[in-house]
Amino acid sequence: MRIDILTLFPEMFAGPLSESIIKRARERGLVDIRIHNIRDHTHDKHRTADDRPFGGGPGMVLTPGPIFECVESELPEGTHLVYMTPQGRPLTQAMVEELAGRDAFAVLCGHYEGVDERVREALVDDEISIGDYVLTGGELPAMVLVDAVVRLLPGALGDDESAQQESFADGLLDCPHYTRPEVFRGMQAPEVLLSGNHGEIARWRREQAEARTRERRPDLTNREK
Ligand code: 4FV
Repeated sequence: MRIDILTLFPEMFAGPLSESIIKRARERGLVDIRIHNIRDHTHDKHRTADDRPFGGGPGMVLTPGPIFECVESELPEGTHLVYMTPQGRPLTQAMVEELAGRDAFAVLCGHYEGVDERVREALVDDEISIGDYVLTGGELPAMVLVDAVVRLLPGALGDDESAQQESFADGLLDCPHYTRPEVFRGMQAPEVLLSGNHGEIARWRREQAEARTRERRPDLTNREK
């Protein structure tokens, strides 16, 4: 898979995309992540990539020129471009799985008040939000999206890191997990998990996941996956 990221702050991605599972997936060639600095597509000596909003008001808006040029010169024709914005579709595991099924996609990171609307009209294919709150930029949302997608790529998770037994895998929140010691500060791990009876264990985990989902996220129970 190829993932292109368009940002004014490429250095922000150094850490999160160069550690642990994402780092290994890149090293294994499972994903080719390319980060483009939108400012490299400016032509004035101040490398200006934003300007004051027409009609006045606070903040700055990312100008269309450098973004159009970055998309047209860096991305293969027809690349699916996702813009991270609070106005986007709330991100779900189903959307992550859809993106993980693609050969390639690109992520545009806004900043300040956002991008000029003509970028959204002419270039953006999908808008995604990671939650109903306002961040300083689209970089962290882009990292969240890339992390969620890359871990689903075949071979990204070692067999000890399964994508099967987890939240939302079947539309439910995850069940509780326990490991050694059996008793910690007087707190006993559930006997059923130590029983070796896999049928019983699977039933217990399912019941726990359903109960936890009903308690914490009843909205999930009637959401189709
Ligand atoms: C955001 C979110 C988000 C809004 C203004 C970037 C910021 C600034 N993106 N989910 N929540 N973006 O807060 O995706 O341009």
